[in-house]
Amino acid sequence: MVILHHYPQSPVSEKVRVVLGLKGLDWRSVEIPRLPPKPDLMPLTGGYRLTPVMQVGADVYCDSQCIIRELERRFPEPTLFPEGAPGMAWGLGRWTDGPMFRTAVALVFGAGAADLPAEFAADRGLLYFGPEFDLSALTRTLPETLAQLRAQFGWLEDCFADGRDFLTGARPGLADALGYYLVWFVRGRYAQGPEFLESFERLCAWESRVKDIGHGNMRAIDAGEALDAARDGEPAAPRQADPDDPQGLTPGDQVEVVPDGVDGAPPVSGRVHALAPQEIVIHRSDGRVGDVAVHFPRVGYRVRRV
Ligand SMILES: N[C@@H](CCC(=O)N[C@@H](CS)C(=O)NCC(=O)O)C(=O)O
Repeated sequence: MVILHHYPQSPVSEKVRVVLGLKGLDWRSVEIPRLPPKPDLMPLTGGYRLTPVMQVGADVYCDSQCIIRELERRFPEPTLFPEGAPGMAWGLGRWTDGPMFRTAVALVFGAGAADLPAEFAADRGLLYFGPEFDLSALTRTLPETLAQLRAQFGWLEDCFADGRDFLTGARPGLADALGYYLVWFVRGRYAQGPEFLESFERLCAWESRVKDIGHGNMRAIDAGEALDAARDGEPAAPRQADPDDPQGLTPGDQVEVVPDGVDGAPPVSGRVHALAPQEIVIHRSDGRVGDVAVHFPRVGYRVRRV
């Protein structure tokens, strides 16, 4: 059973929820805190604190990229890549989840500065903008931020000029989830979001088509149930070497894995369990859940032998 650890307001989780909807899956939901500490998540991830995290028994998937790849592997139909060329959608994600997401956060924070709880602003400021984070600068530069975002939403709007229903064609896929969650975020969390988006007529029509896909069938469970599922399961990921690994990593190596460019993110320690060009799996043991396999994408994560 797929368990997603997330919270309703999380935009990156909304992207994964749309993917769960696209695949029509039954899944379990554990609501995690929006700020650390996250005491019921740490036994699973070993320190990874970003949202969302997916769990299937004693296999734990960190980062939406890794989660979505695993969902496609386990549930290939309907595919997230209806027009083929999956690499194009993964590459698109490096734009939507990187610079475009940060610009959307700059807009939401800059416009909503007065209402942001100080603790939340300090935490997210460091995560997304680094130690130089300055909330008042985001408010001052709001017009420039809007200009950046308007041009980028324009790229998405242009995709529909030929009358297509979804970003890559007639059927929805990963590209749609990647674009949709940013529209969802700006509409829901920027006070002038609805007016700002109004000028993108085709984008708004597409937004309601994606919204109609829904989130699949979700049932809420408590964190204890998820931790029990990890404790009662065994990691299913097979041990796997990669003789061509560019870092010369081999199963059994003690490593630390850390998201690249995210200030204040603690490293996750464990022994390499499996290696592949797109994924690294590390093995950890924890008093509450026993042995777990923690999966990370390679793109966007640094792995260091210790
Ligand atoms: N690269 C990560 C980024 C995830 C991310 O930044 N998520 C936000 C929430 S939307 C987050 O973790 N915020 C801090 C937190 O939830 O503690 C992914 O794709 O999953």
